[in-house]
Amino acid sequence: MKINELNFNKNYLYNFNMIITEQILNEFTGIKYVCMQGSSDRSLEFAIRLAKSFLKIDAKYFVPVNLLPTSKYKCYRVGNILSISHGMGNPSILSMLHDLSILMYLAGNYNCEYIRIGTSGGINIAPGTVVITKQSFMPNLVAGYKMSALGRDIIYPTNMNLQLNARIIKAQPHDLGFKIIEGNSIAADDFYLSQCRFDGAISPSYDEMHQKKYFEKIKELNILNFEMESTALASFCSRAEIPATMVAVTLVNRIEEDQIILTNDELEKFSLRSQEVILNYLKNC
Ligand code: R2B
Ligand code: URA
Repeated sequence: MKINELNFNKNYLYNFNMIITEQILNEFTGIKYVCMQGSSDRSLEFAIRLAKSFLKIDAKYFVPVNLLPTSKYKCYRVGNILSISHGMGNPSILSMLHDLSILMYLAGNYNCEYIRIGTSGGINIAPGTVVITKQSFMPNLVAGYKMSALGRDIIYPTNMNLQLNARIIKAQPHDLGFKIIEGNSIAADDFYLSQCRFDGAISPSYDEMHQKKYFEKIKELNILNFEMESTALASFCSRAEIPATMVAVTLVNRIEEDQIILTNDELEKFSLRSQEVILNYLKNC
């Protein structure tokens, strides 16, 4: 982990609303794996699954304790694993990643792995497939993440850690019951227009012909899914030298439709698949 040691605030993390004390650092010492999900409910559910698997704790008698004194993000610890929420979109995950990484550094956790466990819209693959990302693209199909500061735009590399990907894939049992494939992802600016949907609240400035051509280019780049956080995650972690990746189940095949038409049960079943892949990995570590 490579951190801006000279300048970061060692006493207070604004986005976590956290005053850093010895006691706080003790709570976070010894973390090796950080699992991130958009929703705070999902982070809590995952912490319960982790406790069931690793600590053999009956979920009926166990409520994980949220370690962050803010309403922005929630974070739970099970052994050497953190389950933390990152909110929706690149700006939300990026702000969280700064505070989290300072905290990991101050707590002496220099060798953490960061894994985003998510959902996504698939491109030319069956809903329910789990995608593990190699490289993340902006919606303009440039591989990288554009940060604008001081009137300058800089595009940073967005490669995920391929050794981590290989370890995650190797840890899966043969009878997983669903497909897991490695490919590229697009991190869009929203769920609707930036993912070239037609069913948002305002009219798009493109038509079906544009969408078709765009999907053709996407296929040539081996881009398998749309989501909203992977460029920030990949660029931050590459720059901070933190091994990171994203595992995201697809909820729709965007070549066929815009709307997610799964029943609640199907949605729940599919969403749990990304968590299952990472549970398998963590059990193997
Ligand atoms: C996937 O799902 C969310 C949008 O519904 C977003 O956070 C993402 O990346
Ligand atoms: N998340 C997204 O960002 N897009 C989808 O289509 C589904 C989930």
